[in-house]
Amino acid sequence: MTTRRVLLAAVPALAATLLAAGCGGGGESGAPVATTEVTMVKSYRFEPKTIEVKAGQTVTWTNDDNFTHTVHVDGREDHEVGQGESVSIKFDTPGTYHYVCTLHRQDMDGTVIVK
Ligand SMILES: [Cu+2]
Repeated sequence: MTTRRVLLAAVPALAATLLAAGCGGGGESGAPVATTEVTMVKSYRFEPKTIEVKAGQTVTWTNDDNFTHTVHVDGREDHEVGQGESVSIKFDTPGTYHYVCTLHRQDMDGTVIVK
C-alpha cells in the first residue's frame, strides 16, 4: 500500500518534467536548456545555444550541417567535427564555459553551464 502511494505521487512529477523538456526553444531566448546534446544545425548555429549540465556529465556535439565545424571550449583544444560526426567533452568542474566554432567564430558560439 505504501509503495503504491509513492508510485502514484511520482507520476505527476514525471509528467511535469516531460512537459518542461518538451517546451524547447530555450536556446533562442537565452535560457539554458538542461541537456547534454548539442547539434550543429544548418545555417551555422549550435542548437540549443546555451545548455546546463551537472558536473561530471559529458556533452556531445553532433554535426548535422553540410559543412565541417569545430568545437573549441575556452582554454581547451579545438575539436574538428565533420558532417555527420560528433565529439564528446566531459565537464568535471562547475562554471560557465563559452565555446566557438573556430571556422565560423563570428556566427557560431555557445555556452555550457556546469552546475
Ligand atoms: Cu562552423
